[in-house]
Amino acid sequence: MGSDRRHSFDPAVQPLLEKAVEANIETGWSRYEDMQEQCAFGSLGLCCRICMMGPCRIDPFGEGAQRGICGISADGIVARNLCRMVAAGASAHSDHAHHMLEVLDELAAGESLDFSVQDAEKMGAFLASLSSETEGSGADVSTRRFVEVAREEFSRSRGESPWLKAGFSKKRQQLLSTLGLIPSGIDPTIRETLHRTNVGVDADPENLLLGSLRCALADLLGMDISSFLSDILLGTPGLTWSEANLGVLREDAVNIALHGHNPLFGESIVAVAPEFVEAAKLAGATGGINLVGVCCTGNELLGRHCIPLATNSASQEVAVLTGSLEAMLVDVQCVMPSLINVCECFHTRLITTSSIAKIPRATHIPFKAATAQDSARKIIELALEAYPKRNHKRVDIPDVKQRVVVGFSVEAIMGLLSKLDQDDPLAPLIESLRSGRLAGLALVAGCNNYKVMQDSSIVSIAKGLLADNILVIATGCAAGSLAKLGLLSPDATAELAGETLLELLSTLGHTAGLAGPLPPVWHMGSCVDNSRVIRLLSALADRLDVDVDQLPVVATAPEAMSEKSMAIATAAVTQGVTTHLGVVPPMMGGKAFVGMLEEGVTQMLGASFVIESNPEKACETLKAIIKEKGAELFRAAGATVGARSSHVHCS
Ligand code: MSK
Repeated sequence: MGSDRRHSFDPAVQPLLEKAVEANIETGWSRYEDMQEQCAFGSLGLCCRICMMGPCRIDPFGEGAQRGICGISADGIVARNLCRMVAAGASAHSDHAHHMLEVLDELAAGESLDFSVQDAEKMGAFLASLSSETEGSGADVSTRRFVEVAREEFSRSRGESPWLKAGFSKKRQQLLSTLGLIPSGIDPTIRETLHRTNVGVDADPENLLLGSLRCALADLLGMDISSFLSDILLGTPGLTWSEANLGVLREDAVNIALHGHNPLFGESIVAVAPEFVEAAKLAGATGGINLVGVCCTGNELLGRHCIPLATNSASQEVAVLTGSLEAMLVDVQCVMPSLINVCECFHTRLITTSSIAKIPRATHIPFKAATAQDSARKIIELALEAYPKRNHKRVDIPDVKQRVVVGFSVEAIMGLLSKLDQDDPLAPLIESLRSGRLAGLALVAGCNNYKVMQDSSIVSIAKGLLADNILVIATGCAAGSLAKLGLLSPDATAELAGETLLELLSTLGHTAGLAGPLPPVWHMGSCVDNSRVIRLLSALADRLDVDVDQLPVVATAPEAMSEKSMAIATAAVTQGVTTHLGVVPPMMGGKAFVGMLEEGVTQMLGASFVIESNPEKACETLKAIIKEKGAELFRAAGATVGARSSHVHCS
């Protein structure tokens, strides 16, 4: 890999990539370049590997094979592949939720753990919203009942999920119910989705598409259960200050990075770290212990504990390249196996913690809720042991960091708005939308992808939306991009927000007790917290008595990478939110199937995918959708759901 500055838009990352080249250390960028030529069949989604007669490859030019050996069409292959991506994404989010649920279950059983219920109010309010009968009273009873209710959401094999129906927009869930798309439980839905995509089962692209939509709803359910359990066990985030980018690493401290998605182990490290400050100082680290986050574990710790965010997914290896990390602790999802190679070039200990996510040569310290803090102490001791081995001449911490305001949970937003209107907290937001001072809302979500200059499309689209008075809500690694590059700082509001959005954010900043406006981008959390965004939009739709697809809202994943991001994008579309993907997914070889995604899904759901790799064009399309939906909504304010619009752009 050359030292090409175009690999990342993040000024902290670029110099360290040059260091990697000089030291002959591989990164995701160099491996991406080594991977060229990528398989054209696979890129179009025209490669089928699900049985051992193939792989089968369909000729996109119509000259060679047009069917797989079993007879499946190109559209069938593409549809089946999407179904499998959604099922894989849903399995990741729901397994994360299930892991959290096990901990709450152990608590409900009276076991002595290193965790306790932090937000009983949220748990109780949720049970009340389900009209869940609870025999007896008290926190223990609620915990047991919550565990039962959540467990049923995993296992139910008949009927429709009450959690989905109670949690999200009423009109939308009614529509989904009429379409037969609301799943029963998460596990049977994922099971059925994987079954139907076996060789010789579902060959109908339209039916497979319905399967993907249904499974995406199971994904939304898994994300929502995860978010709820994180808040119940660890506390619901509220507005708070922190910092982001690699400059949060410290030359004078023992640096430990917490990376992955499941926040439980990270929480334990946060809990016990103060015990080791003196030991760190004795070892020469006058700054003590410095914890930093990476990816979504980082997003979780940022919102709850102000732990600074070091970086996001594409640059996880770059955090190690600073030469300043004593340990990187990883849990599940988006953890690059190559981290061990970079760690071994320095003194950094790589520690895995999940029985399903091990990396050869890394140290494995399993997570158990009963002994989490003891294990956390062992990990910090390993970091302390590593500190004397740090080669200070090889430490390069970029002097790049940004202040951020984070913690925009739905509860935090509603709390803030209720200071403006106690009886009807959404009224100020609705009035801003009605008057056009707030043009709309956009969720900027998803990953980094080495196919795209890191963070560039995310920042470009967010800036374009903000300038047109569209408030940006961010999650996942996209939120990390925007944090690192200063868009979560109130200092950015005057520069980036359109005039009327600036007025609104200034009013809200004053209400929140800040000296200036709120930041132009609201950080709502990790990947699973996309469900928080759907809950906020649902509340807005219900308050206006319309369906979500009528709201001036869009979503975008400008640098999507994972199967999880396909599941999230599909879930957003099911909820009536038109969703942009800035990296072309492996589907374009199924022309009729792509047509179904355009016309069929729009007809059915009033929202669809926008596939556009040019960020400027994508931004213009998203702004046009918001403008048109806003005009339609407030022209028809008070009316019931009318004709559905048909914005679909695949290019
Ligand atoms: S970590 S799924 S790279 S957002 Fe949630 Fe980031 Fe995407 Fe992983």
